[in-house]
Amino acid sequence: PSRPRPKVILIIGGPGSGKGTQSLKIAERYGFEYVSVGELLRKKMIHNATSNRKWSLIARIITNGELAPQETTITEIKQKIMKIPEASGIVIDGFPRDVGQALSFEDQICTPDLVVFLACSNQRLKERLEKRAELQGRPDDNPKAIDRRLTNFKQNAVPLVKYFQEKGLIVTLDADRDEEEVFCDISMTVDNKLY
Ligand code: UP5
Ligand code: MG
Repeated sequence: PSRPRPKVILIIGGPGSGKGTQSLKIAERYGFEYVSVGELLRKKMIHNATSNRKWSLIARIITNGELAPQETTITEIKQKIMKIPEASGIVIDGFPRDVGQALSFEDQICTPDLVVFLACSNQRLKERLEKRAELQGRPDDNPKAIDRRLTNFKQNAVPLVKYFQEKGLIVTLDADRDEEEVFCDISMTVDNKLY
């Protein structure tokens, strides 16, 4: 008998909402593979920005806090997923960013089994990113790019969440709380919806 396809969870939310933090916890708890789309793009841009025109342009886009081209992003995700040997599940951090990407993912990859939206106040998002900016050196954790990321998120979030709501795939959680409280809700959701 053929193996069932891995369960696919998408984690969406504003910049600093805890997508990375919570995705890693899910991966650990459920033995899922972890795919960070932002990380994929950042790695690729660092490797290729000096030698390749397309990637030097993308590096500029990401460093400014704007979205990379949709087709490039989908291609990177596809390549990454194809390299995963076998997994009971895959948790994808930070994708999709808008309805166009959601449609394209469904069209080219699969319909997700669950989408988790980490809802967080603007104030909290800002605080967390500013704090992280002091500790780490992510190229897009500068004040201007943080502003762009927040603005882009606000523009795209409502239609994106609505899109997944209409399909009955999304669960919205209050991500203003402690890491552990948020994860408690996430694991209850995963247990309920996927097992
Ligand atoms: N923290 C986390 N949870 C906390 C909690 N509950 N209480 C207190 N503190 C908490 O967390 C951020 C910080 O807050 C950390 O210091 C953490 O310890 C603390 P994190 O888990 O990193 O949040 P996350 O939502 O992952 O924040 P991130 O900054 O990574 O979000 P972005 O959406 O900005 O970043 P991402 O890497 O997903 O995308 C970056 C860029 O890539 C985009 O701007 C875009 O240019 C590009 N991109 C695309 O173009 N297309 C895509 O599909 C995806 C990315
Ligand atoms: Mg992240």
